Amino acid sequence: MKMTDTLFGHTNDEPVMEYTLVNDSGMSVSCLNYGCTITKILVPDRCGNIENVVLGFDQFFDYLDLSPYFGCVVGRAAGRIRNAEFTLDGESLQLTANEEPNHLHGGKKGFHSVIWKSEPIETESAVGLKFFYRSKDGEEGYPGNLDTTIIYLLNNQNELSITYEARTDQKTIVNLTNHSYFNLSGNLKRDCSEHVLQLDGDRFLELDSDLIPTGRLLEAANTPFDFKHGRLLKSGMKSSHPQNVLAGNGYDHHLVFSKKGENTVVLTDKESGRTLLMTTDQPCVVLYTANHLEGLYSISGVRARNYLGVCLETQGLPIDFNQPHFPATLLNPDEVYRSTTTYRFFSKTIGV
Ligand code: FUC
Repeated sequence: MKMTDTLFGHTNDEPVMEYTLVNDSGMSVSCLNYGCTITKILVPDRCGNIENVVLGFDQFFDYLDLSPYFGCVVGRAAGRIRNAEFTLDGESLQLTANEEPNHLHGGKKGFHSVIWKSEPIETESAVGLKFFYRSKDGEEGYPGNLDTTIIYLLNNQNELSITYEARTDQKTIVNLTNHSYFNLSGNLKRDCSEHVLQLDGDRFLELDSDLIPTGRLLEAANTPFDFKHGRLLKSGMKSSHPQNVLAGNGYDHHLVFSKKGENTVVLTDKESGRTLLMTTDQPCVVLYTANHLEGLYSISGVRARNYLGVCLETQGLPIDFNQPHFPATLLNPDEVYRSTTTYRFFSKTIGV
């Protein structure tokens, strides 16, 4: 296993580095110190063809100008916060309204668009990177200095793990995720409508027309939101269920896992034979089928179009709806926020 690095660009005079982690089993992961952005994940298909399974740009300036959060870490709080405000201990706090009038994915200069300090990691069984960023008190409106560490590790089982850790000096909210758009066909040969998703979740959060959860948990049974036995993503893209239509004909929803603790999500592309087995300690995953990706730009030579990728954003429940049986997205000074999601790639279909 090894790691290489190369200069990828500059932002505000700071060098943007691209690091590539390579294991002994034919897999590699490339990422930037800008937003901890994963630019490429190369894995074999059933015939051994090694191809890219995430959406990313070849040039750094495209990340600055065009990126719909490709591959990056999202924080301090993933998702939308209504009217960019929330109340903490009776005090009303105003965040940046970067999607007027709401706050989206940590604000204008969220964790996705800052340079992180980086350090290589090499162990017996893995190669990786440790990223660090101090978000200052008041940044994008959030209270407290927040020290965040994110660790990417790649092992020889074709498994990438992402561990998030954060500490604060004042009560604040933290809800971190990774925003990779997966496409298991390899090098964007097809869109994701034929990908099959399987996970154990009975309920999902209803969205309003601003794509903000209303707080109502809806039953998934007998709807396109029931993934228990595996479901083609296109069933939600083509569905007339009002929640699929409102999301832009597809999914942009928090799917809540049925059980507490560790949960798995399986994404399969039968044609290439590739499977992604994702394991997480988070209580839900936002499934976003890139319903609004269409644009006048290209992604590694392929014109941006809807459904070209699928995001599986593991995270806590949104701030308004913390419930006693889910871990809170609130963080106190005497606590550590810690969470891990792993992504294991197979070149065969498993179990669905
Ligand atoms: C996802 C979605 C949003 C948005 C963004 C780029 O997380 O929830 O609707 O379009 O990513």
